[in-house]
Amino acid sequence: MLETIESSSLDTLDALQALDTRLRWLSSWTIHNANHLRDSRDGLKVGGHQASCASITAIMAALYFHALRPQDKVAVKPHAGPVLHAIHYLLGNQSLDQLQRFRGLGGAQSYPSRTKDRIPVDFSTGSVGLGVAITAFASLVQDYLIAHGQIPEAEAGRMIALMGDAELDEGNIYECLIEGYKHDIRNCWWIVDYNRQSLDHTTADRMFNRFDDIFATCGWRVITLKHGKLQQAAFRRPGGKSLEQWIDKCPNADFAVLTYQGGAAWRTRLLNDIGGKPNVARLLDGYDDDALATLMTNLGGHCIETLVKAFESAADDRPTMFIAYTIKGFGLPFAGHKDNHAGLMNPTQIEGLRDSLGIAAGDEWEPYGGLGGNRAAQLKAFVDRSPLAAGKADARADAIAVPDRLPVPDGAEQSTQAAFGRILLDLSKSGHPLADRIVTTSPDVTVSTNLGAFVNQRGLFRRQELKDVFAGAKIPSAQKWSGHAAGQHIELGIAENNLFLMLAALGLSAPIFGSRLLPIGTVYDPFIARGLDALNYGCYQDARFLLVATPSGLTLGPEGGAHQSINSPLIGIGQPGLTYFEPAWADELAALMRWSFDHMQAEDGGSVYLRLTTRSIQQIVRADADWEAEMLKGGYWLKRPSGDADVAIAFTGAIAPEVLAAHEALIEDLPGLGLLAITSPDLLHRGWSAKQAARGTGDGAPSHVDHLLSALAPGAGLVTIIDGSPSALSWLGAVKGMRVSPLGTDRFGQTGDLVDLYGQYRLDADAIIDAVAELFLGD
Ligand SMILES: Cc1ncc(C[n+]2csc(CCOP(=O)(O)OP(=O)(O)O)c2C)c(N)n1
Ligand SMILES: [Mg+2]
Repeated sequence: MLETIESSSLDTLDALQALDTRLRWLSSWTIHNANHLRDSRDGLKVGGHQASCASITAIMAALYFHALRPQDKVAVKPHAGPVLHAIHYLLGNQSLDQLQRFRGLGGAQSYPSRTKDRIPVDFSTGSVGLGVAITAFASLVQDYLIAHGQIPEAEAGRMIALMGDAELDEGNIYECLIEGYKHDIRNCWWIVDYNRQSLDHTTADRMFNRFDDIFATCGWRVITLKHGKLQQAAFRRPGGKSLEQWIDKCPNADFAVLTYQGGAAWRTRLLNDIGGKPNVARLLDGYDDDALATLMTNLGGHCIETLVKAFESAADDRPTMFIAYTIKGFGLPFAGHKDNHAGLMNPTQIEGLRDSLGIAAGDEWEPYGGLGGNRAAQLKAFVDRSPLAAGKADARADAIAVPDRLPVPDGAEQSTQAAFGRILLDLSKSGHPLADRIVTTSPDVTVSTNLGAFVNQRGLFRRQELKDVFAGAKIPSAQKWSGHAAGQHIELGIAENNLFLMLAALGLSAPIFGSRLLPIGTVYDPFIARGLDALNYGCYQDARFLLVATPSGLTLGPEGGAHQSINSPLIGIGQPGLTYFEPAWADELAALMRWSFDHMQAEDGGSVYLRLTTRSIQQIVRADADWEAEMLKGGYWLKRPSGDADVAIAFTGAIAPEVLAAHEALIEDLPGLGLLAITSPDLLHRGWSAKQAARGTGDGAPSHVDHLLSALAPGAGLVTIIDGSPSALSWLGAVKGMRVSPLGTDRFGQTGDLVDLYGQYRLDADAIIDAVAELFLGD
């Protein structure tokens, strides 16, 4: 490795060094322009992180213009977004207009965004920690695709995270580390911009030497880049050992303060601490104040040669963590200052930086400004030759055909969860090509969420064969548990964050790897909340997956309060990129699953969340198939109201039997009483608010819920009922200005059988009948 650098790449190091400076300048200027030069109409600080960018420009120069191959994918720490834009500006993929509109509407985004930025962004970032962990799951997805013959092994890329050191405080990192170890992940690099500063302050010294241990324990190679080439040379000189020991012991905060204060302060402190040791004073005398400051801040993460060597030394597929010591704000006036996270150079400071780089006023946006004609041309030629300049071909994945219908499981009584397992099993047995593209995953609730039959059919995914020891010992079990390379289920430990990151990575398989997978993840409905940010993260970058959660609300009865989901329907309604359905019957579910497989693949589609139950209920006999199209839009009249009906019942999910019982009890007195089956409060609400928003533009075509409710007489009332937060449906009254009597749960649960619980929480037929009466009584 060393030879490559020493014999043939002197030019490379020189060029990368120059690119480091270019990236520091362009990222600083992009942020400066947005904050100080662009007109401000609202007086708000635009923001941007010049210090976070300057901390990582050398790392990114060495990575993007040397180490990175076209098949590698990178998650860039959010606040280094401007550096990524600068890289693509040099590569010719980013326009000046986008840079000038950084953080403005339609301009380059504050944090790298797959969906909104116009440069290639492999993974969106923003919520720290998640962008890091998704790379580990993406490497697992890549292994899955290789094992299934969809990517040649030789084309395996590296999944790389460029991360801040404070991201190491996020718990999701360690959940992911453990999962990664279990799955023996490979081709994953995490490069820590180890500036020992977070947002608020300098980070805790006590963690200094712990991270390497933690990662090494989990099978990672840890490469620490602590000292740059200048420091290494100084350490070899007389007195150098003492200097090295001093640096190694220097507390984070002291190092930061001295960096900010500069050369004279370094000298005073060093002489004070180690000046009496042999040769140290003489060693320091060899540096003037500026040179001493340069020496002391010559950390590994700012030294191109050290970086290039480190990257080249990790040529195999072992997961590798690079701890690259850096200085936040390196080369900028606020380098090392603990408050520099959101700090911005003032105009005088940035002009000073510009002048020091030889950039003429007015040439600030010149990609190679301040370099002189020859050198600029050489650098441009270097960039144009870099492996990335060839451009990454946009991955395009073929659509997977979906059967016209998924058969409805037999059974006069069944639960939606059981039906889900059955539908998947039938699909798997059918041999339809769709089944080969399904990947299931679950955080240790595979069996209890009814994925078991599919897993029995298709097996666990393991790169190395995993024998079913119980089967081998001939111990009877309904569940096979053997793994192999062709397996289609990825079993995760209990960590819902990991589930959502796994789904996000699987759900990006088409755009990232050019090979489409249809991921299905199962989880306990109340524990969606545990992984909520990761769920949001997956949706934010338009990952496509099917989330299947049980149990809905109280329906797990005796299992009690801790397993009762209350607000998950509101998550389903509020989460962009995710369409929430809660069917009552198996035939609805079969049609919804079919719809989901299409929706997950559609250009303007998205992910789907099915809220299911283990409560087995009587299925209904349909007179025709007319209901289905409306059901897919979010709701249909199970029993049509008569035109003059004063009241109707709108319901969602597994309380259907109580609703039907109440209907039967009331029908004699209220012969026109309608029953509105709402399969997606989410779609109905979305359609309704879209209609409202479109009004201003003249397109106010009625939404589906308008259409449904127009079957009722003006002034009619509605009883709404869902086993979850009543606010998921109570809004229906606002559509046509109707009175509403909302039923649902908004208190924590407790153990009990369903009869007791439905009574306690007003979800039984009596409560519905009372609610209807309340509507008539008025105030
Ligand atoms: C989940 C989450 N919490 C909080 C933030 C706000 N935030 C942005 S950057 C940051 C800390 C940055 O420190 P570090 O990761 O070390 O990056 P540096 O800027 O030092 O390179 C915080 C707390 C966030 N983006 N995401
Ligand atoms: Mg930091």
